[in-house]
Amino acid sequence: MTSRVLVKNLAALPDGPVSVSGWVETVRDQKKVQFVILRDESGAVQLVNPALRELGEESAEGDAARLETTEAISALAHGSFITVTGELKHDERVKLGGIEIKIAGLDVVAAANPETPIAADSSPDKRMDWRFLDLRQPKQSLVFRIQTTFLHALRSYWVDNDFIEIQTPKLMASASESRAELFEVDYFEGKAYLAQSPQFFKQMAQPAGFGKVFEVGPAFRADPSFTSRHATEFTSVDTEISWVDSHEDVMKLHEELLVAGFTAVKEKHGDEIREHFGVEVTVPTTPFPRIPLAEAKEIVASRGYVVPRADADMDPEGERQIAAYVAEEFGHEFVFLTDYASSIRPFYHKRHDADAGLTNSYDLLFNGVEISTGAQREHRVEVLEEQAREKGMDPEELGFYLDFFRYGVPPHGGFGMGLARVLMLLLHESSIREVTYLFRGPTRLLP
Ligand code: AMO
Repeated sequence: MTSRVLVKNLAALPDGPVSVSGWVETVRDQKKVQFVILRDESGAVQLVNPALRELGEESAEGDAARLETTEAISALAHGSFITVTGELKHDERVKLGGIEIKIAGLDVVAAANPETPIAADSSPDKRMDWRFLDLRQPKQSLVFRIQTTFLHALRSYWVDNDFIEIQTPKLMASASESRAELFEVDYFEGKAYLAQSPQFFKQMAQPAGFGKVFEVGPAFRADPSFTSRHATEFTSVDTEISWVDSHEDVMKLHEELLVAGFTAVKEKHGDEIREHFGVEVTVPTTPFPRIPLAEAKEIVASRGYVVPRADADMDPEGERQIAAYVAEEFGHEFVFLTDYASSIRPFYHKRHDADAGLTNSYDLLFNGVEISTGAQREHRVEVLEEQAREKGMDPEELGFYLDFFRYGVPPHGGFGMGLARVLMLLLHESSIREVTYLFRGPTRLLP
């Protein structure tokens, strides 16, 4: 029996019988010879069949089968899943990998509809409707192989450095971030909310004595925006560590993780990324530039762009401008914007000892887009309670969270990072939709 081989492994085999399975990419049905390009998850190979169009009076044994195969190839619809047995032959003249399989038997395991619903120039929405077909392109599965490598490198860093992996609940009794972004769900007789981030529960690991934790999991935001960087469900990469002196310790950790992730991606996929995306992956040098937000706004203003609201976060144009400045001044793709005003930060951020108007916090921008927020947390319960009240939050509702701080909690900090944003910016893609397995937005719940 010939066992099935992955296409990428064919080149290493000697000439002889093989069996491959995959999708029909193209069929060239010529009078005397037929060519099929078959693709599996590992690559593409050319199949060839000397066509037999009709049976003569003196047909040889096996000609009926050859005629059947010829007709089956002529009828093959693009995208059908087939299994082929045949003779592998190394032949330098074959453009595709220098190998060819001469078909002996062909089994149409699952025929595809002849009309393919999407084409290369279909709208992003249409491609999203038929995401499984869209993902079948090698460039698309590459995105997820890159993501796998990136997360694996982060995970190795965490494990090597004694972090503990946690899975926090996604059903919550209250908001952890802005109330405006909450999804409410029926929960038996009452209500529950989908977690906007693992914020409260990754912090809980600190009084629990875990020291250093991480989580890669879903986060939900009822954010009705249709930008290229917002989803209603996204994968959040979170860590939280004890014993930080300030947000500086969190930024150092953040840098090390990204260097680990980018090094692995460049090593394993640098060539493929160049080929498919035309992008040269740069492993960032450390330390990344750090600029206090107020100073960043002045820099941007000196370049002729005034961020509309002085008391607000950078807007997208401001982010682009500061990224351009950082690229020119430091030759860097990353920048930490630090020391955000308390008025635009959540209640749980620790404020400066000398100036309560500022927080020990940062946003990390990559190629001009925010990929992450991090901070040192306020660990003194009276201060935390006061800050919550100041933000209009009900300390009663936050009782369980505030209790974390009443029984001995180390100073701590951490960050949350949007996985799809990192991928989008790394690959110079136009939207997180292109790098999300199945995107969820205000008008998209299918497939
Ligand atoms: P923040 O709300 O800034 O901080 O979120 C952290 C990061 O998550 C990503 N992100 C999103 N990605 C896609 N669609 C969205 N709607 C969306 N919202 C956020 C971004 C963002 O930088 N608890 C804090 C983090 C912390 O302090 O540890 C938090 O959630 O990349």
